[in-house]
Amino acid sequence: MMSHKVPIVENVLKLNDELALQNREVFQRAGVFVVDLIGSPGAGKTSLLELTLRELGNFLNIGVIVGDPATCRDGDRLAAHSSNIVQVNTGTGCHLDANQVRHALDKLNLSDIDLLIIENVGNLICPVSFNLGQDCKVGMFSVSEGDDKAAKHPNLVVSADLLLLNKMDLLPYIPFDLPRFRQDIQHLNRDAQLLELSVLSNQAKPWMDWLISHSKHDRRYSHVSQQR
Ligand SMILES: Nc1nc2c(ncn2[C@@H]2O[C@H](COP(=O)(O)OP(=O)(O)OP(=O)(O)O)[C@@H](O)[C@H]2O)c(=O)[nH]1
Ligand SMILES: [Mg+2]
Ligand SMILES: [Zn+2]
Repeated sequence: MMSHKVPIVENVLKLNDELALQNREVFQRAGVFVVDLIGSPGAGKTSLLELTLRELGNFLNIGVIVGDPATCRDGDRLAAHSSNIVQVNTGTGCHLDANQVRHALDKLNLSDIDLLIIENVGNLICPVSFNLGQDCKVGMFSVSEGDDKAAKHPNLVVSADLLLLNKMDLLPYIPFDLPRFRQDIQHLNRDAQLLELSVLSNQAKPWMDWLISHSKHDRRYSHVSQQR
């Protein structure tokens, strides 16, 4: 009995990887730079994307696919700033998979989009294992979650191309050992880049700069922008 379990899980991830590869080809053909944003429930993912659409929406065409178990609340918040928003409801599912992203793409016109951000379901564990066809994975923590979350979720820290720590405005009010948090990240991933933000106070410039430089350095994006 036990020996059946591992092959089944492997097959699920293998199928996901095949679909992720197809998504990747679609993104490359369209010249879209794609970020998979992963963080706990309430870390501030949608807030960051609202600010991003407000700050960068005038010179980057940004689309968002947002995953939540239920409701269109995040989708509605984001739709106030962009028409290229798709909400995915995962029901009992605790992460987005490549097939859900593939279906969401049917509702977006990728030729109108330079940068696609996928807000994953609030969860620090399984979104890390599911490739969606993205260029970069970004892991988001926040001060109110406690300073041990990076150490407890090493897979995210190791897999992420960029890490964010949000709600820096709460540091004076909440016990949070910032040097220890930084040190935990250093130990897990020496090359990790950590950006400390407060979306509530509009303190997110390093993130905006990262997005701009990565979108523009993307070979296909520069090709698209030259055509304009
Ligand atoms: N103090 C403080 N609160 C923030 C900050 N950023 C977001 N929040 C608040 O945190 C709460 C959750 O923010 P969301 O943006 O909905 O978080 P999320 O990560 O999208 O949550 P899920 O989609 O449910 O996983 C909201 O009440 C925000 O106003 C911040 O920088 N500082
Ligand atoms: Mg959200
Ligand atoms: Zn899951």
